[in-house]
Amino acid sequence: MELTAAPMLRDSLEKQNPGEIMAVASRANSDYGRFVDEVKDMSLFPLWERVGGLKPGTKCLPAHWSYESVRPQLLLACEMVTKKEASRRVLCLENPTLRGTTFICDSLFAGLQIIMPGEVAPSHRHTPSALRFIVEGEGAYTAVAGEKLPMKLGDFVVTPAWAWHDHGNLGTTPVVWLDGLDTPFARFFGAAFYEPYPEDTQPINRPQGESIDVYGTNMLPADYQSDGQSSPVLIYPYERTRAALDSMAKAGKLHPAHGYRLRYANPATGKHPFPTMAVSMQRMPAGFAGATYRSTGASVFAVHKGTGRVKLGDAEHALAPHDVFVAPPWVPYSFSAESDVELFSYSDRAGQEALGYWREQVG
Ligand code: GTQ
Repeated sequence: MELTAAPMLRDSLEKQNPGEIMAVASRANSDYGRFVDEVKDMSLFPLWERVGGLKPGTKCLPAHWSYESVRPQLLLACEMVTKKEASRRVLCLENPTLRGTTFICDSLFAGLQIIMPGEVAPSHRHTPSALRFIVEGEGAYTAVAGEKLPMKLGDFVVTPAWAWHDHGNLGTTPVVWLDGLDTPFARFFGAAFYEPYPEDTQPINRPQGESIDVYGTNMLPADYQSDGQSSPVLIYPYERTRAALDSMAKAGKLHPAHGYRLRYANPATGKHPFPTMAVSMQRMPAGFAGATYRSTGASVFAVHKGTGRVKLGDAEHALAPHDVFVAPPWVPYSFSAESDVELFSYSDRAGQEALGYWREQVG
């Protein structure tokens, strides 16, 4: 019988099964065509006509931002808008393949935030979880859930979902940090709530250092019950991370793709610091040439120290301190280090593991 399937259907079937038009197409006659049109008008779609079957990866492409090119724009932003106008003076790292979303990949947000001396970013809370990674400057703090957290270079700060948070710069230089949020998760589920605090700053009602001193020294308050969500440790200081990496390097446990790599843990569960995001710091010694790696997790990387290169999908980028890049799901990447390189990263691995989706491939 003459094929009467619409050209689009034939094309898509050809793509799905090159060189072979499936039996369904040969059954396609005018009755079939009328049937498809009729059910489509009833908001019914025949599953057997769906194309692009189940396979890992997304349409989102890798992207890289050099800090050298972004930094002047952050400083310009300080002239363009006051903190009051902007609330958060953030340049979102918006993936060119996701224009209009503000997102760096389908599951994550990344932004570089700059705060000038004397400025305050007013308190608010939202259902997305947030992290900060301090990139430049001294003297800023963030207040999270009643605790004031002074931040130093390389520190990683946790802002759990729905926790009040405000920032301030008490120093004399601009301070820049990377904001990482799981906003696309909240949007996906239609659960993105936001609330401003009635004043600029929230009351500080916990002693400075409480979250790390009480929860971050391999002990927990005897009656503490974790809700299994975000870490009770709100700041992971770089000096401790560096010491841990030093010891790991002495022990010589070098991963073929990642070098020496530690993940930040929620001490109450042993799992990730957020329900959605896994967070890591890795060190690759000078001369390291890493194996190719890919996983279903989308990862955002920020260079903390050193210079090297990353092969990221079809492109290759030089890496310098504070550059940011994103490896979308299932895109292969590999690193090489000219000097000792340290890379901070966060990914959607926690969420994927919780849902049973996460997979990886080394080499
Ligand atoms: O500092 O609270 O980059 O709420 C995006 C959303 C930063 C923040 C961002 C936020 C913040």
